[in-house]
This record gives sequence, C-alpha cells and structure tokens, in this order.
Amino acid sequence: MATNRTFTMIKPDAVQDNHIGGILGMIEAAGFRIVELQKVQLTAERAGQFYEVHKERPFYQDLVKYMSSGPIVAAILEKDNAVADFRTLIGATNPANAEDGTIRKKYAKSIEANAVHGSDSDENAQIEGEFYFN
Ligand code: RTP
Ligand code: MG
Repeated sequence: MATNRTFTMIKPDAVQDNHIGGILGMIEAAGFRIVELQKVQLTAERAGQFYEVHKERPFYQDLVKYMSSGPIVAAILEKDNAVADFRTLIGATNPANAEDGTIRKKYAKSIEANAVHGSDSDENAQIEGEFYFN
C-alpha cells in the first residue's frame, strides 16, 4: 500500500547558513504538508544509528561526524506520492548533478553537505520518522 508520507532532515550546513525557512518554503510550495517538525542536535552515536545502513560505505565516518556537527531539522511530510515526489524535489545527491529548481541545486554545497535528506522508500520513511517522532 502506498503511503502519503515521507521523512526529511535539513542538514547542519543548511541550518547553520540560515536556510531553514527557505527550504521549508520550497517544501510547502511543492504541495507538502509539514505534519511533524523538530530542531535537534544529534550525538555522533545517534547519527551513527540513523545511518546504520551506510555502515560499510567509505563515507560513513565522515557522514556521522558531519551530521552531528550542528543542529538539524527533522520533519514528517504529507502529500500524494510523497517519497518519490520529495526525491524529485530535492534533486541528485551530488549537487553538481542536481536539476534546476531542486533544493540541492539551490542550497547544497557538496556531495556530503547536500542540505537535505529524503527517505528512499515508504518503509524507510516510516522507520526514519519513528526515529525522531513517536
Ligand atoms: P539522503 O539519504 O541524505 O537523502 O541522500 P541520498 O539518498 O541522495 O544519498 P545516500 O547514498 O543515501 O547517502 C547518504 C548521504 O551520505 C553523504 N554522502 N557522502 N562523500 C560521499 O561520497 C558521499 N556520498 C554520500 C551525503 O550527505 C548523502 O546525502
Ligand atoms: Mg539516502
């Protein structure tokens, strides 16, 4: 069954650079409803748990350090076809490949400091949302 929810984080670089409002504005303008919202500082341990699926990837240690380097904003979003439409809205992981009009095209600095997270499946959207909101 398709769900109508996805999960996002505004990453530390974008929070630090005062882009919370700009990014949430793009999200709402694209038709998503913000159903949960929380600004939080992750410990390295919590960030490591969140990204456990990437444990064997070469960038894992850097990613954990980066994601615990400053506050993030976590949110649950609602819209028809939320997971796929949100991935389209954020654009490619590497901002060099992100399309015009995407959040990463506008706000991402690098393949790591890429401004936002978006869940990649309905199942992960559920799991990731529960990591922050229960
Ligand atoms: P996300 O999970 O944050 O929405 O991003 P994604 O699906 O587009 O990318 P994913 O492969 O899941 O990677 C998770 C995050 O790890 C960082 N990363 N760094 N240095 C690198 O080569 C590298 N590759 C990925 C990025 O912050 C990416 O969003
Ligand atoms: Mg991912």
